[in-house]
Amino acid sequence: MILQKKLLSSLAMLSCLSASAQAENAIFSASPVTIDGKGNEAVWAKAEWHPIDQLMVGEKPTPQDFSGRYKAAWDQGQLYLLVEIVDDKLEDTHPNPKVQYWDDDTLEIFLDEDTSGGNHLHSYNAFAYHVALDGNVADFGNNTSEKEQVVLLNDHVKSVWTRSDEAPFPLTWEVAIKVYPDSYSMSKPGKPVVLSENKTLGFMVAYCDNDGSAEREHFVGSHAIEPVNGDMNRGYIDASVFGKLTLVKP
Ligand SMILES: [Ca+2]
Ligand SMILES: [Ca+2]
Ligand SMILES: [Ca+2]
Ligand SMILES: [Ca+2]
Repeated sequence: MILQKKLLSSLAMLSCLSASAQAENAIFSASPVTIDGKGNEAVWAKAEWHPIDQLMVGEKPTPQDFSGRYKAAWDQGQLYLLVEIVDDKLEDTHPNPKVQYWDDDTLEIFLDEDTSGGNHLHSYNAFAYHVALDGNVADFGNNTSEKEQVVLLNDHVKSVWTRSDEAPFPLTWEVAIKVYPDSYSMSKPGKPVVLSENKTLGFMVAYCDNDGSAEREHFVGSHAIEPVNGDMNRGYIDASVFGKLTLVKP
């Protein structure tokens, strides 16, 4: 009986991991996407929803507490996301965008331009853009000193959200991201890459949900992460845990 249970739980885990390993697609947009928190562009009608339902930190939230899903699109200049978030209480108690930003309600977008994987904690090998409710975009840069390690990358990610006035009052978060290669630095930013069909990006999206606690109450992502010593909060350190997003033309 115990063996059977173990087998069933490993099978469930395998199917969960294989689902997350599937490459997802971003759909090409032939016309401009206006970042206004409204998904009324033609490309959003074509793109499919993907769930944000993989717990990385904290207890599993109820659907009213947090639930989320996203669509992805692209053109030559940018990657676009339409993210729908249900969160019962919006929280932004750290006004300084460089302080404990992960303990406020935050949309986190993980991006690895060349799908290299590997450590990116103090490098630009990959980005972990923390998009705050006020639109600030924070990540660790390549300075390892605790005082200097957080950088604002507001020119990489443009975002606007709107909120429905009908229960469960979902936010629609529309985001445009310039995709920078690993040669990026604050002093020599260079240019974002020109995106093209069939390019694959290392990618994951997640939400930090806090509803009034000292620390975020849960952190839920789009891709299952195999725990290391019980820890699934690996995305901000290791780009190898990201999923893959392929840029396609319909
Ligand atoms: Ca729009
Ligand atoms: Ca919540
Ligand atoms: Ca990389
Ligand atoms: Ca919240």
